[in-house]
Formats: sequence, structure tokens, C-alpha cells
Amino acid sequence: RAKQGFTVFFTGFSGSGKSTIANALRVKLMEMGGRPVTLLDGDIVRKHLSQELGFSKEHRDINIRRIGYVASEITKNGGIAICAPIAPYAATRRAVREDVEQFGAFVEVHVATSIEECERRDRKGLYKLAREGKIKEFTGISDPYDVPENPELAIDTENTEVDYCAQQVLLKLEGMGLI
Ligand code: GGZ
Repeated sequence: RAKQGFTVFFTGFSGSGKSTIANALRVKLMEMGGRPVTLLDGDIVRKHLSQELGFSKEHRDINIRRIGYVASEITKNGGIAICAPIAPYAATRRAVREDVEQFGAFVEVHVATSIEECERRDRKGLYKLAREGKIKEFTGISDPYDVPENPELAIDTENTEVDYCAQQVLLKLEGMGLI
């Protein structure tokens, strides 16, 4: 029997490590073969699907619902969708979960890097711009982030290598009988 499709949905602050872990997971899942793997990364989706959107609650919600729709279609067709947006609102993450769970499993992974650590790293210099008021509505600085209450997995990136973070997700997927 063919295994069901599923979606791995990463959520966390800008610079938390979502993209890096999501990509490491993508590589590992592709090496295992079997099902096609599609990565829907935050900035790639914004470039190709959500170019007209900004960062108001309304626009973020539209962006996340689009990602959820694509993930649900991939899941429906037996594939693996890996999503990596900030997705700051719990209600919107819940709505996406409901969309996907009609067709397969939804695995929410909180990349739980603290805002202090993200700002300390400031890999793209965005936190500095947010502090200076040059980027408005910046998640964690001047915009909200609802901490996930019941994610399937929460990852501490502050004491863990990227590869081991991805490994933790694989173990969770195995434990859920998905791979
Ligand atoms: C948060 C912002 C903002 C504001 C631009 N708030 O580190 P990045 O650069 O590559 O990831 C962030 C990305 C967030 O897009 P998402 O689609 O993941 O957000 S959401 O899920 O809320 O729709 C950051 C950049 O865009 N960025 N302005 N104001 N992040």
C-alpha cells in the first residue's frame, strides 16, 4: 500500500533557522526516495505566489493560507510538503492544519530559537533595521508571534547542530509511521 502524503510545517522567527533545517530535511527525505518532496520556503513563496503581499495580519494570513492550499494539494497526491514561513498566528496555523488533515498528516515543528538569539545572530541585518523603525511590523520586535502550544515537535537550535535538528524531525516522522 502506498504511504499517505504529509506536510511538515515549520514555524518560528525570522532567522530562527527554519529554512536551513527545512532544506536539510528535504535533502534527507529525497535521499530516502519514494515520495516527491516539495519545499515551500517563506521567501520563495513570497517571490512566486505572494509578491503583492506585505506583512499586515491580513496579508500574512493570505500568504499562509496559500501555502496551506498548496501543501494540502501535495499531501492529497501522496507527496511530502515542507513549509517554512514565520506563520505568526495560531489560528491561521490551525486553519492550515485543518486543510491538510483532510488528506494526510500535518506535522507542526516549532523552531524555538528565542527572539534574543535571532536578534543577536541578525544574519540578514533585518533586526537592526526593525529596531531603527526602518522595517515596520517586524515579527518579535513590533509585531506578534503566537508561540505554538501543541506542536508535534519543538526544536532547540541554540544547542543543536542543523543536521541533528533535521534528524529529530525524521525521528518524529518515523515515530508517527509516516516514513
Ligand atoms: C517579518 C519580514 C518582515 C516583517 C520582511 N516581519 O529572514 P527572512 O526575512 O528571509 O524571513 C522573513 C520573511 C517573512 O516572510 P514569511 O512569508 O515567512 O512571513 S509570514 O509567515 O508572516 O507571512 C524576513 C522577511 O520576510 N521580512 N519584512 N515585517 N519578516
